[in-house]
Amino acid sequence: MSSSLFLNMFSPFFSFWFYIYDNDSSPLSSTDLRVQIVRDAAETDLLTIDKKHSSSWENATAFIGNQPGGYKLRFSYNPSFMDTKEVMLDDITFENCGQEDIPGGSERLTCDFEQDTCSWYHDYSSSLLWDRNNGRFEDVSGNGKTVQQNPGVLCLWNQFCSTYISFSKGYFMLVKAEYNTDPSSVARLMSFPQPGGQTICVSFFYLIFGNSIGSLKFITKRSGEAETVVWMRSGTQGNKWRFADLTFTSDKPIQFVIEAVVGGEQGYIAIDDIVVSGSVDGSCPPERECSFQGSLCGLLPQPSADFHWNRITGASQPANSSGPTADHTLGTEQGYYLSAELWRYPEGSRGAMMTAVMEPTPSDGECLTFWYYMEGADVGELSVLLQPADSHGNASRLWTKRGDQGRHWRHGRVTLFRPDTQFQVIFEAKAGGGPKRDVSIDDLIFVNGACPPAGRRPRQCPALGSALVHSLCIRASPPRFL
Ligand SMILES: [Ca+2]
Ligand SMILES: [Ca+2]
Repeated sequence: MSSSLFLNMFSPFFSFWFYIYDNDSSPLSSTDLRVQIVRDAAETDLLTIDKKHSSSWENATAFIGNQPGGYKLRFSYNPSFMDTKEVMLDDITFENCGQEDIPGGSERLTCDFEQDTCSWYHDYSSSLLWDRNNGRFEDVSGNGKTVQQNPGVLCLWNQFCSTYISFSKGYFMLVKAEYNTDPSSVARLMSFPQPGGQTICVSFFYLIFGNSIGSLKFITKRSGEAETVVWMRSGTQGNKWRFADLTFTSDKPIQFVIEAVVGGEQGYIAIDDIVVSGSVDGSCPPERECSFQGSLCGLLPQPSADFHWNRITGASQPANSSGPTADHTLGTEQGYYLSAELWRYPEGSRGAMMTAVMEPTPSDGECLTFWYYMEGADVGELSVLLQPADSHGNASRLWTKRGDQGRHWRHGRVTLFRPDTQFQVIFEAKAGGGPKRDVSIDDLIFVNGACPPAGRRPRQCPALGSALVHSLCIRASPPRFL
């Protein structure tokens, strides 16, 4: 049965036995026995058996995948007019399908996609599938043959290969947006639940490019909880590979989902070189971008402060806070940001978070960009300080805002210049006397070089693996932040 081609040794699947009896010899009366997976309102075909008559009981298997949130299976058969068939089912069994089932080998999530998808598996209930691709493309001129272009070159949008990009990554996972693709289509690549009680470090390369392209999401699903979007990029990010790294801590088993939303009619979303590893000492390689979706990115309470900040969502803001109801990364109530929670503390008290010790900056410095939210009269004060490792706790104040900054996220940036010594960056909030107050930050990014003056044109990034964000180049390695 062709559906068994989907199976690999890690796949959650189900199996059943069937018998189709027909004493009508008419050649027109073959039967479609269908199996569908039903999730919420969505129905997807898993298996169709086109069979006239069984000579004995037959076995069928189909891939299901570990489905967060559960699912139903529907077996159906439409008898034709005056049909005399009987369809019988027996011994329906499920393997590796429960949320707690973690099959052997499922930790093989570090993947360059050169041979296979490792232990990442497709969500067959979603509307699209990721394609493991090495630059081949389907000739759209109508003859249907697959054309091999130069290895590592992906042709886009037309059969003449007039628009192409060199990937130099061998095989990668790809979702293409085309004129005939439903923009709401979603492709999901999933992991099995990884054991809880550990810190898991995840990094990957991604590429999102096109005039009308959707978004790429990294989603987690903790056992017994709803899915959480931890990381997301929407719209074109330029014609180059970019790098993301994320940190996860979870007491419960945690499952990862990489979701591409097509979003438009032209462009593509690709991922490659996923690295997933358990942390030995509880910390992951430094993150150069911190959205606070999965963790504090290694920020620590400053010991001498009166209080420390917390990672919260807009949904948890109390009435006496003037903090944002949506974070900056996702713009939703479910998005996380770092809040000083000033409403909890008396006027004048001071809360501070600091990075781990950072290596000296390049000779031309480094630029820290961030988003901050301060709304309300006498809300308080936000400062960014730099504390050299040899300064015995003396920090220099680089940036300060005081009082009402309006009802929206604002962009801040500050040049860090410390080429000779290690240092730490401190985010400090002082509580004001206003009746409703808070200070919040989100989306920290550390990049090479001094911050450019306001209004300067974006420059080109020289190296493959560096990324242009907020007009600045982010280096892919070595890591710097935290
Ligand atoms: Ca690859
Ligand atoms: Ca965020």
